[in-house]
Amino acid sequence: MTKRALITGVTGQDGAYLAKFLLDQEYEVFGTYRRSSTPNFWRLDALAVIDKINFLHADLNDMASLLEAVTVSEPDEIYNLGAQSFVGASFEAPLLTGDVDGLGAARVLEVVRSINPKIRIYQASSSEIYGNVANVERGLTEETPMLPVSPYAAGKLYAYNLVRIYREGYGLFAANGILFNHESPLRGLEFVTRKITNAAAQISLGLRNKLELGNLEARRDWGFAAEYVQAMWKMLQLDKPSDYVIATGLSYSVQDVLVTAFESLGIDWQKYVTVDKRQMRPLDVHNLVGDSSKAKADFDWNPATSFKELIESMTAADYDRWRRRIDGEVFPWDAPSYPSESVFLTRGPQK
Ligand code: NDP
Ligand code: GDR
Repeated sequence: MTKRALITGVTGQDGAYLAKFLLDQEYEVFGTYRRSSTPNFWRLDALAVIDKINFLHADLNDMASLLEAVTVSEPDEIYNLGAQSFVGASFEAPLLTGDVDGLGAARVLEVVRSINPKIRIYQASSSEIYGNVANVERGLTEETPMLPVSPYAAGKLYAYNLVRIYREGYGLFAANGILFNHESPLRGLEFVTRKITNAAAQISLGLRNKLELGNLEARRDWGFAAEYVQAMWKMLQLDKPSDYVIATGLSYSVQDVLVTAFESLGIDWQKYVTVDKRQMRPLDVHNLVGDSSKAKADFDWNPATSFKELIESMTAADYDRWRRRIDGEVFPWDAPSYPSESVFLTRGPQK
């Protein structure tokens, strides 16, 4: 029988890759979207899945909308990817971030517990929950203590704990994927990798001449998003739910991203980059490296794309976009597209 999956945050980077992956596995895919003044379906358009998803309006702040989305879609699996996902912005909007990222997960768990406790739940947890751990080079595991240093990470840690509590207390099949940073050409422009690859492309084409960044010494364990969404699915196919670290096991600095992106286009980053204090956070995580041995052992997950391949492919994609835009081509992200009306599910008139 065809399986049904509901993805919150389907319009985001991971939501788009996961929707494509699940459609390739012949799932019926339902995705939640937020009403906004400007359509935000460009990633789904870019992956050519925009008209294959059943869209449901829902907001993680709004319990009634989640209840409706789960009732209408009757999913076998829920992937809770929706979040205010930008760590920097969580310092400006701590209450909203806690509501969406923390209480939002609580709402999803409560809806499942009350409607159908057999639904399997994937929770998008994050390496940010560790904060600044000593001896990080050994690789952080599922057993490493967590001490968040941002409102984002505090909200995600609340959600992480709630998943464990609902799993142990109510027997739900709920799993936390503790994913380390993962990037792609579909990454939001506010995140540092894409900010750099996009600027490098523009600079090389003469479209801009400076790039302002914050902490260049911060180090992260960066992988390729399309590979990470497969781990999400694998976690929900196991006999027993558990929490898993998903990472490459190697960390690189923001400066390494700069060097790799700019060198791939034959330009010297030092001529263009300045450090801007406004891009710094009140607290920042200095270094993160994950150890995915448990995921490798339990469901044979291994990352394949290297850091260099990842950054070079993102830079090449941004260069190509800008080059073609100069030539007058119109892209999904230039001209907001909207799915056909038939894929929107609504409550409709009352009988
Ligand atoms: P994005 O920022 O690209 O996508 C976030 C998604 O959440 C968007 O679809 C957004 O909708 C949606 N969203 C935001 N607020 C709400 C809300 N109130 N109700 C419902 N949906 C909402 O993030 P990613 O795809 O990169 O990440 C997916 C998840 O994984 C997030 O939870 C993130 O915190 C987590 N994560 C990400 C990692 C990464 O490196 N990418 C690493 C570890 C965890 P809209 O399009 O309308 O804004
Ligand atoms: P992160 O990603 O905070 O790790 O969260 P981000 O790319 O925003 O920052 C990574 C590091 O780079 C430093 N930095 C800058 N960051 C941004 N955005 N802009 C800059 O100009 C800049 N200069 C330096 C940051 O200080 C930081 O140290 C991402 C998100 O996807 C989360 O949702 C997810 O949970 C974690 O990854 C794992």
